Amino acid sequence: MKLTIVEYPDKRLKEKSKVVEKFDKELHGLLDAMYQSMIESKGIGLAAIQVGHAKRVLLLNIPDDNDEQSRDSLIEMINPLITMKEGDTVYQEGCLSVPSFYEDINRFERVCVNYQDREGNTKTIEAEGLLSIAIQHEIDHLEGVLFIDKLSYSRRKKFEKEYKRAQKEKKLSKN
Ligand code: Y12
Ligand code: CO
Repeated sequence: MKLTIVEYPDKRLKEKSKVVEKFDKELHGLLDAMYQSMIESKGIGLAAIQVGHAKRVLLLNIPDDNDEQSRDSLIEMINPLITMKEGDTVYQEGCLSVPSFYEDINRFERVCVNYQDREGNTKTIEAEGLLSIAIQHEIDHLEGVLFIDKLSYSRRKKFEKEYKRAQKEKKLSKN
């Protein structure tokens, strides 16, 4: 299954994703194809809606201290639910669906999440640091929320301006 990353301003990114009920071959195929797309695109997190599937599915693959991304540290989350959130942190986020734009976003410092794995087993994870930020970013995608939706009015305007300029440049470079 070859997947294409859906990019802003595609309306699918505003959709609320649906609960997964079947932990079958089709789900496993989607998870494997998402992993391939995420790695090929140099991402560290990806939600299913970013490849056009409105399912409550996300992947996280945080690089280690040597900046290496091992498949051993891949986390597949199905139907995640944040059960605890505490503290505040700020991180300059990026998103494969909003290429070339990065902005400081406020997040909770630590979160606890209940989720299911690809077999439907219930799991719990307590996260802080980059993993906590990535979890919150990806769970927002399941609700149809992008990190740019969290920007102040003036920063959002700055984004719109930069986005329009980038589109213009893209068009000119094609001619
Ligand atoms: C912290 C903040 C946000 C997340 C969510 C996951 N975000 C990503 O995985 C973003 C990846 C990304 C990759 C890009 O490509 C390269 O760097 C080669 C990229 O660059 C361009 O679009 C040109 C932008 C974003 C997790 C943790
Ligand atoms: Co994203």
